[in-house]
Amino acid sequence: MSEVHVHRVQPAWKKNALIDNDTYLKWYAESVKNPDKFWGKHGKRIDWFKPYSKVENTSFDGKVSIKWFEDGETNVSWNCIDRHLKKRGDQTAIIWEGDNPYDDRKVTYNELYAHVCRFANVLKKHGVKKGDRVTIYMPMIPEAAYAMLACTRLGAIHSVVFGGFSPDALAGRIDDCKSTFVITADEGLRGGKHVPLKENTDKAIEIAAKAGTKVEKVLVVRRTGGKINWVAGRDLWHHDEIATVKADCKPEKMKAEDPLFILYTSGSTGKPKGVLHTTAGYLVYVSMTHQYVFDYHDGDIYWCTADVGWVTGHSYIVYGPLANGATTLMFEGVPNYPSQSRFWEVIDKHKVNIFYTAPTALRALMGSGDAHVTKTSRKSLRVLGSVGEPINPEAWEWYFNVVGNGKVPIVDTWWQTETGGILITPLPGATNLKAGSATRPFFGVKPQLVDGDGKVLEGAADGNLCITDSWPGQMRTVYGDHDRFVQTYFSTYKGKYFTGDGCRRDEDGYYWITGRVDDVINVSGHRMGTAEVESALVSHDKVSEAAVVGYPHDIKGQGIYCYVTLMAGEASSEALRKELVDHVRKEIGAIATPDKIQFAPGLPKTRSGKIMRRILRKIAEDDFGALGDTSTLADPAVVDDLVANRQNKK
Ligand code: 6R9
Repeated sequence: MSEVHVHRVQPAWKKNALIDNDTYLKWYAESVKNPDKFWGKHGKRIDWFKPYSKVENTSFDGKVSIKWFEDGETNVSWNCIDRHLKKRGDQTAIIWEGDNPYDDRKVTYNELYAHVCRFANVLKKHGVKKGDRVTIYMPMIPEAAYAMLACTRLGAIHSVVFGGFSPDALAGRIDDCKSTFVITADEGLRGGKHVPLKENTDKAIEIAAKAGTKVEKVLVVRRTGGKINWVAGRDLWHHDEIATVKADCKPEKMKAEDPLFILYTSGSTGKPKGVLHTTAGYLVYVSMTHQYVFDYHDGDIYWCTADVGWVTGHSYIVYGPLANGATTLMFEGVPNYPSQSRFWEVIDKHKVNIFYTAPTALRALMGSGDAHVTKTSRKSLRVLGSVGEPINPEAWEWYFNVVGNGKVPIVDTWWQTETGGILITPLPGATNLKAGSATRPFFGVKPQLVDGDGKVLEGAADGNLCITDSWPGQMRTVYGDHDRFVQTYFSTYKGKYFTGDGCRRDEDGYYWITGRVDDVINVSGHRMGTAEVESALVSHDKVSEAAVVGYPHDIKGQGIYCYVTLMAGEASSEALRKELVDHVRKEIGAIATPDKIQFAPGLPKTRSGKIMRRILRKIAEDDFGALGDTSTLADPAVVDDLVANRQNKK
C-alpha cells in the first residue's frame, strides 16, 4: 500500500465547529458507556407529543428486537415543518434546481407547510390512512418531498421507488408491500431526456395486478406536460386535487416504533428486501448526524446530490435537514448537463456551504479535466461529503485539492440503507483525515472486526465489519419477513449486526471500508445483488444459466460482468448479446445494464453444483494467473474456455 497522506484538522475547520476532538472523544466514550443516558439526552432534539420514559430496549440475540424511545409519541412531518414555523416560516426550506439551469424555485417553511398539508388532505380524501402503504415513483421535484412528508403526517408508510427502475421492478415493490396508492409524475426530466414515469407506472400496475395487488388510485404530478395515458376513475391530477382541499392538516400522533417507511434494497440472495424504518429513533438519528457530521449551522445552504429514491435522499435531503430547519437543495438533473461544470455552477449560484456527493460522480468529473472546476469560484464551500462506495485516494485528493482548493474538510461517510444514517465518519472540526478512510465511529456506534470464523480481531486488523450494539436509526425488520431480517443480518455472527462489508482498522483505530464481501456489487454507488441480475438473465428464453460478478471499473467503481450459458441449440451472436443487455435493462432498469457478457458453454462448478464465483471474479478481472485451487471443480476444462474467451483482456 502506498503511503497514507494525513490531512490534519485546519484551524479554520475548528474555529466555529460544533465538535472538536476533545468533545468527540468525551461524547463517544459517554455514548458507548451509557447509551441510555446519552440517547435519553439527545432524543430531546426532536419534539414529542408525549415524552418517552424508556430509551433503549434492544436485543441482537434470538428473535432480535429493536425498540427506541418506545413509549414516546411524535410525528415526523410535524418535526420537519410545524415546529420551525414560528422562528423560520419565511426561511427557504427547499431550493429546487431544475434540470434546465434556468429553471429553479424556492419553497419557504410556510409554503412547505401548506403544500404538505394539502397533499396530505388529498391522500386522506382518497382513503389513505395510518399504516397504509403508499408507493412514490417520482422525479427530483419538491412534490416528491411533499409526498413523503404528507405520508408521515397521516402515519401512512411510504415506499419510494427510484425513478430509474423499470415497470417490472416497480411492480415487484408495489406487490411486496401490497400498496394500492401510487404517486408519480407525467414524466421526469434528466439531462434533457424525458423519463416516462406515468407510462412505466401504468405498465407496473398491470403487472402487479397479475401478481394479486390492485392499485386503486394514481396521483399524478404534472412535470413536463408530456402526453400520457389516462385511466378515468383511477388516475388523479395532483393540481386539480390540491385545489379541492384545505391547507391545514393535523399531524397524526405516532408511537415511536410505528413504521415510517419501507425502502427496498438489494442483498446477496433473492428479491430486494423491504427495509423498514420506524418513526422516532430514525428521526433523532438522522437529524443528529446531519447536524454534527456536516457541522451544520443555522443559515447554511446544504446540498446532497443523491436521488430521493435512495436512502441518502431520504435521510440527508429530506428528513435530517428539514428536522434541523435547514435549507436543503434538491437537484433534478445530472452532473454533466448542460456541461461538466454543472455541480460547481450550482454551488456558486446558490452559495452552497455543504456539498455531499458520490465518488462515481467525482471520478467521472475528474476525468473531464480540472478546467471545468477551476473556472468556478466555489468559495462558499465549507464542508464536502462523500457517500455510497469506497472513495479511492486519487479521487479523494482531487476532491480535496481541486474542488475544495485544499481548504475544505471531506467527510467520507460510511453507512447503509439498513443503518438509516451515517455510522462511520470524520467530523469536520475534530477528525484528522486520511484519504480513503471513513475514519471513526459516530456517537453510540460500536464497530467490531471479525474473521471468517467469527473470531474478534483487536487492534490493527483486516476483517468483516459488524456492529455490536444498536443505534436509534437502525432498521427494525424486513417488511413482512422478520425471519429474513434475523437470517440476513444476525445469523452470520450470532448476536451481532453483520454489515456485509469488509474493513481494515489501522494503527490509529481508523476504519477503511474495503467493499462488500457478499454477492452484492456496487455500480456507480447503486447497490445491486448479483442474484437479481442473474435472475433477469435466466428469465430470457434463450438463457439456460447465468452467473454475474463485479469487476473493477474506473468510473463506476464496479462494472457488471455476466457469464451466460445458452439453451441447447442456441447460437451466441452480437445481436443476442445486445438483446440480453436490453432484457436486463427492461427487467430491472438502466442502472443494471451489463457491461460485459461472456457466452460460456459451461460454468465452473464444484461437484455439489455450487458455482465457484471466486474463479469467475478472477477471470473478469483478467487475473487468471491467480485462479487458486481448481481441483475441486467438477470439470476443470471449462476454465480454459472461460479464460480464452474473457471479455476484459488487458
Ligand atoms: C448510504 C448507502 C450501502 C453499501 C455499504 C458499502 C457501500 C456506502 C460508503 C461505502 C465505502 C463509504 N458504502 N458508503 N463504502 N465508503 N463511505 O450508500 O446505502 O445504497 O444501502 O449501500 O455501500 O458497501 O454496505 P446503500
